[in-house]
Amino acid sequence: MENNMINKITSERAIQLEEKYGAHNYHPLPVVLAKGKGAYVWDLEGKQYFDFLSSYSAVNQGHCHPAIVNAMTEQAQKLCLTSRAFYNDCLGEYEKFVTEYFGFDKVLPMNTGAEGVETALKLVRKWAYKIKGIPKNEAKIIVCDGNFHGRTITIISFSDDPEAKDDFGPYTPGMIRIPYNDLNALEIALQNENVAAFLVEPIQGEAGVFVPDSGYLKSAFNLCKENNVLFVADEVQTGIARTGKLLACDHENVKPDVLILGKAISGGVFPVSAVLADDDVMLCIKPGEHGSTFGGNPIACKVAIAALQVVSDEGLAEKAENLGKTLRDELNKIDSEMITLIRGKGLLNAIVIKPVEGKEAWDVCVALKENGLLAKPTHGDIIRFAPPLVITEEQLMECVDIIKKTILAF
Ligand code: IF1
Repeated sequence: MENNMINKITSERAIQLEEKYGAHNYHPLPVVLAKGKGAYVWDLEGKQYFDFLSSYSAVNQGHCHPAIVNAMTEQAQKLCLTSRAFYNDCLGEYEKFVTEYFGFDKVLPMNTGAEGVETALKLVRKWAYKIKGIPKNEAKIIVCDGNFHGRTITIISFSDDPEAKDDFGPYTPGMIRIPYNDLNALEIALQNENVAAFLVEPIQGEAGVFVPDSGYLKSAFNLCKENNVLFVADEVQTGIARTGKLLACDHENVKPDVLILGKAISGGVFPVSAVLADDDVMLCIKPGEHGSTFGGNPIACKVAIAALQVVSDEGLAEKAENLGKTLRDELNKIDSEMITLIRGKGLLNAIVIKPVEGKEAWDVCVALKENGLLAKPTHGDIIRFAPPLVITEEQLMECVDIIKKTILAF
């Protein structure tokens, strides 16, 4: 009975409930999703859509991937949570798997991306005082204009987005912000002897899929090495095959000193994040100095192993690389003054929309939704195109047709 009633809820009612009882910290597209499979999602009324957001790149492996969901449900029936006060029989197995998978000595398991970033910041500060010998409380971390690393007070403290930051002060000190994709600025900032680390997104997601010049990451890494500064890559959004390689840093053969992963490391079925580093850095943190009730829980461990296994078994990095090229080629063929720029790497892409007769990116997304494709605007004029990496070429071409038809109708 109860179940039936829930199933009978309409989209209109679901939106009303969120509006009345939920905090107003989002402005979603007016579609209520109730089911997902692979590259598709369905709304409450049964209308089918291509998902071109992939939950901000968390569902790279596709919605409800059976291997990942099975891993979760099997483990959920055995043991869900122990805390880290005791050992559990999944964590060690996962730690071995994930460190070998990415080629690091150690992993520190957390849950959300923001927690992963916070963990990395704490880790590099410890390293600064214990190893580099920076005077107490003087450590600096270099970050970039336009960064997005999450929503905690410390992380928004070094944001330059007023929406994310304003009226949340006082802010955490200790950060130096420089322009993104600017090696000169980095070189100058690195002259400060108290710099512990450089924190960077290999491609800036929130900024609108901003791809830096080729060679930027490699040169930035080398500059860090020359100055005994840790290179910290936030691959929460760019990692796990999204950009056409397992990691976006792999495009330039950069192995970060500290690697932050989240989102698709679980295939989007469960919050899992991870910070990876070698022993010289990771062992700076000692028992009692950092942790999380849920970090490294048995379900998360099983889910992450399954999700990473899917990435290799299904060749998702190669798929993202090839289909990304196809997508950008096809989008470039659309002859519309509304599309001013198409950029991206692998299946992390964006188009920049020039408003026509007062119709802007939001209106394009609403029209795309009507035509069966879900995408979300950002910064008013940018639309991200990031389908699950399991999408087939045939499905992708169908999506290109939908996008073309929609844009040309404006
Ligand atoms: C929201 C954007 C994407 C991230 C990077 C850490 C985190 C994120 C590089 C924190 C999170 C999100 C969060 C989501 C929207 C989203 C986003 F639009 F803000 F930029 F993906 F494109 N590092 N990104 O991109 O991870 O704590 O959320 O697990 O609604 O805030 P989290």
